[in-house]
Amino acid sequence: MGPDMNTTFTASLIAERVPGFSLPRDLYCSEQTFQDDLEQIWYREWLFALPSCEIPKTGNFVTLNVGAYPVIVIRGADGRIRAFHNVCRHRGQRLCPKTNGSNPKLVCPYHQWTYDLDGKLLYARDMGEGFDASKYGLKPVHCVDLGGMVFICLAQVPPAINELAANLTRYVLPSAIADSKVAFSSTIVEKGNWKLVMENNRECYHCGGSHPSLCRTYSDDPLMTVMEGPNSASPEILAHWARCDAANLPSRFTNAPDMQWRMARVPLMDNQESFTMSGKAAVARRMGTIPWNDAGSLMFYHFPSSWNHFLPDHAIVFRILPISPTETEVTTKWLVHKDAIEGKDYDLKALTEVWLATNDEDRQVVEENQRGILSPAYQPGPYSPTQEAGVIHLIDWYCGLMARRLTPTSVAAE
Ligand code: 3BY
Ligand code: FES
Ligand code: FE
Repeated sequence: MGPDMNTTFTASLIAERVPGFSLPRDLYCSEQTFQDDLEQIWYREWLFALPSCEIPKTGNFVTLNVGAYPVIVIRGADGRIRAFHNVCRHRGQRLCPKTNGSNPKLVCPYHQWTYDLDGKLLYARDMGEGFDASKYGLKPVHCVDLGGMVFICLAQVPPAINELAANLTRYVLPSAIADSKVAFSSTIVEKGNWKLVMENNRECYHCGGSHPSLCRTYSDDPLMTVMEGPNSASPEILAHWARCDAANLPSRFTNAPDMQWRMARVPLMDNQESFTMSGKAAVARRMGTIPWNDAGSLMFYHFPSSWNHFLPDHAIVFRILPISPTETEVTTKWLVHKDAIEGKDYDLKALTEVWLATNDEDRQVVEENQRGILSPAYQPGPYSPTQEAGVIHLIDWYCGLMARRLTPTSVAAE
C-alpha cells in the first residue's frame, strides 16, 4: 500500500506517535503543525473567551486574538453578549485596537464607519447612491454564555455544545459567576507550545517540586484530581460528594466521552478554604449560594483553551491562546462577589499571591520543557499512567481529533 496522498506532515507524525508517550518533537515546535493546530482545532472548537461579568453593561467589550483572527465580544443594548470579527467591512481596519473598554457604538478609527452593538452598519459617509449598508454588517462569530462563562467558536458550523452547556450551567450556578466581578487580571506569555502549557496543567506530578505555595492547600495526590470516573475517586472525595449531594451542590465527576472537558468539586487539603497562604478564605463574602467555606474547588477544564477553579470565596478562570509555535498567552482572572469591596472584604495580595506565584512557576517549567524539546536529542518519553492520566487524556484527544480531521476517512467501498 502506497502512502496516502492526503497525509500531511502533521498527520504522519501523529500516526507514528506512540500512545502513552509525549509527542514527537515537531508537533511541539514546527510552523506546519502550529498552522494545522490553528486550522483544525483553534478555528473549529469552542473556546472559553471571558467571564460575562467582565462586560456587565451595554457597550462593554473585550477583544482577543485567536491565531490570525481578531475577535471582539461585546454586550448589546438588549443585554445579550455577541462576538464579531474585529475587522471593519470598509477596507478591513482592525476595528477596535484596545483589549477591553466600553463604547456606545463601534466606530472604525480609519474612516469612521459606525456599527451598532449588534453589528449592524449604521453610518458610512459619502458612499454614493446605491450603497446598501445592510450588506456591510460586522461578521458574526458564534458566541454562547454558559452560566457566566462565555465561549466563542470561529467555525461556520460549530461542534455541538449542548452537553457541556447543560452540565457547566448546572455546576457553576451556585457560584453565580454572572453576578461576580473581576477583582484582578493577569496576562503573561509563556515561551512554550500551547500543548505544553495544557499538558503541564493536566498533571500534578510536578506540583511538589514546583509549587510550594499552592501545595499548602492543593493536594498533589493524583487520586484527588485525576479521577477516571465518578466512582474511582478517593474515599475523601466520595465523602465530600455525599455531603455536597445533600446540600444540592453539583459536585460529582462529569466529563465528555472524549475527555474534552471535565468538571468535579474536590475538597482542599485538610478542609482548608481557599488557595491562600493561610488556607483561609481570601474574601469575606462567599460567592452565590455556596453553603460552606470548605466546599472545595469546582475544577473545570475544557480543551484546548481553559482550566478553572470555582472556590467558595472566589473563582479563578484561565484562558490560553496560541501566539506562535513556541509562545502561548495565559490570561488569569480572579472573580469575587460583585458587592465585595477591596480593602474591606478582601485584600488583593492575599487573594492573588498563590496563583500569581503558581503561574510563574508553571511558566518556568513550561519554558524549560520547550527548551529541552527543541534539542535534537529529545525523544518522546513515557507518561506516568497514574500521575499523568490527565495528560494522556489531552494528548489522546488531540491526536484523535487531528488524525480524523487531517486524514479523510477512507470510505469502505466493498
Ligand atoms: O490548576 C489545575 O487545575 C492543575 C491541577 C493539577 C496541577 N494544576 C494545579
Ligand atoms: Fe473602517 Fe475605512 S476601514 S472605515
Ligand atoms: Fe503547575
